[in-house]
Amino acid sequence: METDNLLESAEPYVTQLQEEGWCVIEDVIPANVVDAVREEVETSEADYNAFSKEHGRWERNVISFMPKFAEHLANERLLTTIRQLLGPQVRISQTEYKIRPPHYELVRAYHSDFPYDLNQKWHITQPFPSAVIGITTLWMLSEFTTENGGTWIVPKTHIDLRNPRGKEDGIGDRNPLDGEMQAIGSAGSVLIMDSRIWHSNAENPSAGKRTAVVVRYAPWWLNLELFGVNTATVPGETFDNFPEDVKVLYEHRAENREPTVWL
Ligand SMILES: O=C(O)CCC(=O)C(=O)O
Repeated sequence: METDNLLESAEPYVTQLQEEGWCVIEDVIPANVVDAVREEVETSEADYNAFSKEHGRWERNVISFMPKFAEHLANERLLTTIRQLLGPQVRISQTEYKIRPPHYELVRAYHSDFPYDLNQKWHITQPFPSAVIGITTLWMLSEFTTENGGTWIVPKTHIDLRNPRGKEDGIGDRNPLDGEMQAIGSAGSVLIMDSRIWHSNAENPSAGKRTAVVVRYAPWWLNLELFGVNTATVPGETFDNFPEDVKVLYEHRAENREPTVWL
């Protein structure tokens, strides 16, 4: 698509993100491939866990285990929307499996994401600056419904200076919150959130898995070298097979590869 058309088609999403703190873009992964991508993600989690148990959990980046899924991470509509908020140069900071098993029970655990997660060492201190410093995307590989664990979100909280994990804020991250709603969407859709927005996983009383991957995008200047699973590397040969526009997002994790994209 032409740049002008892309910007125009991203406009409603950007506006919703700015005003409400979240939006859902549909059909990011086309309907004819989403089943194969879901299967790859579901079956590879066991391989990832086995590999990490044997070699160490910071050894290999999750994305190395899901090349079919990786192909979609630079989707034009999605990246155009994200770049309007984070600026033109973005990288992926974190990638994690988010598969909720059938009959998964959970008390809410409201939080904001990196770099605003007050339970992590590496967080910005309150009051958060009025700036978007992270975008969280939840890739729905099975349909998200209110019956199978669609993510809880509290619209507009991206501009609230309090936080569910703020010790002085008296909100309580385990409580139902006024205005909360569950994000829903068909398989292949992506929930995009300003990482400040208060959100939580939800119970899955259904008999099926709720399959998703969380991918967080950061501006180029944000320090991502924080130790942990998300600094795990991608083997060079795996990285070489990523599409060029996806390489840009993961080059900082490529093993034995000279940086080219950012030079
Ligand atoms: O899996 C979900 O629905 C929410 C995940 C979440 O809260 C997170 O990744 O920060």
